[in-house]
Amino acid sequence: MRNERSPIRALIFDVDGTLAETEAHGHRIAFNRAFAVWKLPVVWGVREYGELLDVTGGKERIRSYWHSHPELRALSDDEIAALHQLKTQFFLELLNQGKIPLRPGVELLLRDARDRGVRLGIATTTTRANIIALFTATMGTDALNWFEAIVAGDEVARKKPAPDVYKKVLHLLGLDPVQCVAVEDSEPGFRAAQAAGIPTLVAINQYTYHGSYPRAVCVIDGFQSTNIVQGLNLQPIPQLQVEHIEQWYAQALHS
Ligand code: XBP
Ligand code: MG
Repeated sequence: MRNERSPIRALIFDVDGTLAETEAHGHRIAFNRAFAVWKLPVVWGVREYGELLDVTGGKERIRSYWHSHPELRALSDDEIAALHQLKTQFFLELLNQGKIPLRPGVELLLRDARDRGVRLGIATTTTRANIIALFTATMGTDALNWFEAIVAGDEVARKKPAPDVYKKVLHLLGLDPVQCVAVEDSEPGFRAAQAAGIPTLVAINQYTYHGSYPRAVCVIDGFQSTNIVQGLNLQPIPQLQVEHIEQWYAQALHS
């Protein structure tokens, strides 16, 4: 039942790195497989890929890498699009093989939000196909209907850290920014949500723990056995729930 006093009408989730560790277990591997099929002399290691994540969008990431490596044969925009399409195919295969689970505690948090009448949205840089495949492979396609608004990277003019995806989700939900909390994992995503005026909870991961998240609602290390990264947190929270986010939201509002 919705908590009428709660200021949070909706949670808007990022996908990659937030709902699932897709960067570590999926995208990087898929990019390298596509490079190998095209016989390109490029392999993105774990550390290097973490640095490449500063550029959001798979096509943009390829283009940016090629620009900084003039020794490589130049790729046309059509070739980049085709290479990214092949990469997406490999990523979908990894999802369908069950190789990319949701982060621990994500499903229970989503269920808690639904039980409490908190609406759900998705604002991501990746493709809609990847979102559908992620839920099909984890919670089942019905779970996609839990999200009243889903906006993917290629459906807006500018990718994160521009606020476009978040602004479109707010419009579709018919809510003001401060009636929502964005759930992100990275600096580009955090900046996108902040630029849209949305209070933002950050769940860091192996690629984003070093980021700077000033004025975040809270910075945590995950959704289960949760430790608060910025601030005192004596006892881990066994399972993150909406009420924790409400508490942090209230504290952040009055700090
Ligand atoms: C993170 C991204 C995406 C992924 C790769 O998206 O920047 O580009 O790295 O996916 P999110 P694509 O906003 O969900 O964290 O190759 O489909 O872009
Ligand atoms: Mg992300």
